[in-house]
Amino acid sequence: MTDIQIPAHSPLLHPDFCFGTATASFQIEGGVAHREECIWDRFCQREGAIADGSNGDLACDHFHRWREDLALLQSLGVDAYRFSISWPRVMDAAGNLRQEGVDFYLNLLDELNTLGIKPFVTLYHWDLPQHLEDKGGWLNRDTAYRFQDYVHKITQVFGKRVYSYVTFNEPFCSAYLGYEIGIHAPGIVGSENGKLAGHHLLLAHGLGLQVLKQNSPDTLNGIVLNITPAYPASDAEQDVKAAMLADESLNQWFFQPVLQGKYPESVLAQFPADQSPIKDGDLALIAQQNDFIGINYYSREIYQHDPVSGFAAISDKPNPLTDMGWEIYPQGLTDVLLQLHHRYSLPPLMITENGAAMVDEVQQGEVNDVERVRYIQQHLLALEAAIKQGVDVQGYFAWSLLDNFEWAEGYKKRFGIVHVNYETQQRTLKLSGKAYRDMLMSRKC
Ligand code: GCO
Repeated sequence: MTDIQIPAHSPLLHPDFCFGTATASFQIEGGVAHREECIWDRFCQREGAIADGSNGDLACDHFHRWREDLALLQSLGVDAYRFSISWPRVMDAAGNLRQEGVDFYLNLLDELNTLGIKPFVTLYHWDLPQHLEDKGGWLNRDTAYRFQDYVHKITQVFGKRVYSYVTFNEPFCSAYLGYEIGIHAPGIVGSENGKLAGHHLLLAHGLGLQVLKQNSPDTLNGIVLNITPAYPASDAEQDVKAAMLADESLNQWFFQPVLQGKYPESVLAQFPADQSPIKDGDLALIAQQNDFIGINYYSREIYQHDPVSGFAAISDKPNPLTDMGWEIYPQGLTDVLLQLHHRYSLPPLMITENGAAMVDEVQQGEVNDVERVRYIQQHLLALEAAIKQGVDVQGYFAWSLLDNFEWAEGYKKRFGIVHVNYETQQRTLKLSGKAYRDMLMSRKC
């Protein structure tokens, strides 16, 4: 498959439907000497934490090559670009703005606006300042108030340059991977930690959203949540229950408080009975109206009953896998959007991330990533199917613009529609990048 085809009259071709690509600060920027330390810098130093022993010191050197990268972005014909702000680049430990870091983003924002590309700003994509981690990080309620202060100060200086803000990217990953099973920074392990960190992240979302409504009422303000739909391994009642429990504990843990101001029962049960972190007013803050919700979708899981934990994901997947070992299952995107639509009263949605890691090689100057082209094509059709059944989805962002630092996997996994040679920093548009561009360009004429 070499191109991406959208059927004529598809809602995806509506002029208001927004197409873009996404990145995150720590994954692409580098420029480590021009910011303060974050939890990922520290985590990368830990023996065995990152598959290839790498770190984010240089990454894609986007800190120095951002003009080139934005030119590339423009050549794709995207409507929007989703990127994140590195909190430790723009703020010091005393809570003062760091002018050099602020200027970096002001230049980026100005250039995006000049190019006519809408800036979608993520305020937190996992790179917590290390000095806050030293005081407990997301296990400490006070971090939520530090986030509120950061949002207040940075939105004031960004002024009218931003099109959309999200407070957090995937709080599930920060809370669960970072503080409960410890495979992401800061690498802390503890069965009760995830729910505690998760609550503080949600509280910070509420506090941040309140600031956004005040300081930036004209931007589209929201949050980005990841979702991995849960399917039962069989029709047996036990497996059906296992899948429901997995969905409650892993997905609805974040969707329900944000959309309904309450936690699923299975999650509530995990807060320590004697000292719940949920204070009066927290849930009302968390459940304020969002202008939109960003959904990150990559794959699904299939669950069976487990006598100890209640549910266990099966490892045998019936469909082809990406290089991450994630099953390619576009139908899951349709299903999960419909599930959310029927369960909640939703604001408009955007697919803020979707993409696949593949084993890519440059051969004679080309990267022939046909599998990624197919992945994007199939997921766009799955998205279209959900829209046609009534789900209000207003945008799609391919993850990712560039190959980049894939967290605990280091540089081994490539998600970009643009290939990055980490020796030379050369960028090469992959076949998927060309297919995405051609689809976007054809839509415009
Ligand atoms: C996430 C993050 C991205 C990842 C991407 C691929 O969803 O985990 O938002 O930073 O790189 O999802 O794993």
